[in-house]
Amino acid sequence: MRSHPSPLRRAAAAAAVAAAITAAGCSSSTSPTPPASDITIVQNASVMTTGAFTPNPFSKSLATSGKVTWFNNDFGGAYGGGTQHHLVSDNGVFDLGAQNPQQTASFTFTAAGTYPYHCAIHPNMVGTITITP
Ligand SMILES: [Cu+2]
Repeated sequence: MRSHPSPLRRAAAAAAVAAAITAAGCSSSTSPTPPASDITIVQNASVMTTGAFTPNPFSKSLATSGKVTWFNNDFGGAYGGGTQHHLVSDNGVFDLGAQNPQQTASFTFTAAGTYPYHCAIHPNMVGTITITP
């Protein structure tokens, strides 16, 4: 049995594997670390209903902050380069404008209430924000 690797060689091999895993993780261009957000627009959201947003419904307290941020993670997947979305509240309280893939958009609520919203481009995408005092 002359083939047992020395502890030193095993450590070197483990380090090489770890380096390879790290390099693979860094080489992915389709899944960068997303920016801080409250709600994510998921991949292929344009063909979804309530599942287009996560979490959904979403609740936040004015005592903390009325600011809600959406991140458009609808990038890659079945639609390749990504899909633009345009979130508006059903009752006209907010209009986030066109939101490209990998971009965030925010609105700051100033009153407690329930705010249903949808995508103006894909009206099947529906969500609800609940703002508590
Ligand atoms: Cu949309």
